[in-house]
Order: sequence, then structure tokens, then C-alpha cells
Amino acid sequence: MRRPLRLVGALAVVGIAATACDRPNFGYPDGVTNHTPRLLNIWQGSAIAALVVGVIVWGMILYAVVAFRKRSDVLPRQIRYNLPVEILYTVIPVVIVGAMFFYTARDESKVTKLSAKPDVTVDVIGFRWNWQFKYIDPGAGHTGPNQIEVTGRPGEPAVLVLPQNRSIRFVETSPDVIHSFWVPEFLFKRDVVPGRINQFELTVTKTGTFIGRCAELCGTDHDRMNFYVKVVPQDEYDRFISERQNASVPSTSAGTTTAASTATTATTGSGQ
Ligand SMILES: [Cu+2]
Repeated sequence: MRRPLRLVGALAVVGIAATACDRPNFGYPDGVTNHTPRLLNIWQGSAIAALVVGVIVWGMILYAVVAFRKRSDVLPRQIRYNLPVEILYTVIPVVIVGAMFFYTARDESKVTKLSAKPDVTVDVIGFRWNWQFKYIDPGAGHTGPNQIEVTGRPGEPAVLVLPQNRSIRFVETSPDVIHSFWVPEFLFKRDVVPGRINQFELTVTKTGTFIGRCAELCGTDHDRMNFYVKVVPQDEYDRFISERQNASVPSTSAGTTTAASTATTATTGSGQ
């Protein structure tokens, strides 16, 4: 009985040591928003916890295979009911599920929090099979006349220009089926559901062009439902907005030529 205990103890020490030193991302992108530290932390924590549990389970399987292997044809002593073991394998999963619930609920409530007055509000419309973004006039609200629209077309993805270090509220709706707004670098996605309004808020802290995708299988051209998020400094964003407001004919995909060409080069190393 002592050997497995020692094994478990050693594994726990390894697990704790692994959390203390520089942790790998376990496949997660680096993240570019204000939520990055929190989301990266819960992802790394769950991966390490799962690895520790995995190593303990593999260790116990290996131990059982070696220690209780067939040595002769004599039937070993048959044992039934071991109350301590049964309590252990009931209590440990309850503790694990409780811990997962606690950290998920704690972080989710922080990440999904909406502020009273975001700096920028964007309506996100996911439709079969593209995206439309509407910049909501802060003064006039969602029904204001001067909304700036960006609509993606087949082969010409929509480019959503956003200011760096400003809080952005995304207000999602769908006229047809369920889509999902996903920018891998945001470490976040949210379903776009017909008949309801889904909202979330974040601040992008890094400039750059990031690819966005539909993450909900929504039909024939689902795989082409890509868009770009181009994050620029505030002054560049202001210029983009005033240019669009002054444009006499509202073009559906202004900024696409320059933004999309930047996007193509920027995508190579990111968001895939
Ligand atoms: Cu879709």
C-alpha cells in the first residue's frame, strides 16, 4: 500500500512544480485582449490538472498490470467491497468537478461582464454565408441613421476595423440559422442565434489583423464564412470612421482593399 502512495505523492509534487514554472500554452494562441491572462490561466490550469490526473491513472494501471500479473494457475484471493476505496473514488471526482465548476464560474462571470458604456458598439450579423458589421452611432443608438456598415461578399471577406485599447461591445444577431463569431486570437467565441441577441465585450490590447471564422456548422458555404478584424491605434480608427461617414455613396466594403491585403500577409502566422 505504501508504494502507490509514494507514487501519488511524487506526482503531486511534479504537478505543483509544473504549475510554478513557465507554462506552455497547450495549443492556445497567445491572445490579444484584456481577457487573455484569465483565459490562458484557466486553459493551462485545466490542461495541467488533466495531465496530473492522467499520469496518476496511467501509473495505477501500470502498477496493477505489473503487481497483479498472472503468476500461476491458482485463483488469487477474491475480494469484494472495499469501503475506503469506494469512498475515495466517489469523493475525488466530486472534488474535481467542484473545482472545475468553481474556476469556470469565477472566470466566466468576469469575461462575460458588460460595462454600462462601452467605447465602441458593433452589431454583428451572421448570415448564410457571410458577416455584416454595423458601427453603432454612440449618440443615436441602434436605430441611428448614420450607421457605418461593412458587409462581406463571397471571396471578399468583411474587415472589421477596431481601435486598440478601447472597450468594444459586440451585439450579435442572425436572420437565418445559428452561426458562431470566433476570432481565435481573442480566445473567445460566442454563438450568433436567430431570435435572440447575444452580447459580449472585450478590449483588444494589440494592433494587427486577425482572422475570424464561423465556428458553427451552418450550411453549404460555412467553411468560407471568414472575416478579418483589423485593430489599429485610435487616431487611425477615427480617420476610418470619418472617411466612411463622409463617403457620399455608402460602399459595402470600404477599407477592404488595403485592409484585406494586410490581412493576407498577417494571416500566414496567426489564427490558423
Ligand atoms: Cu455560419
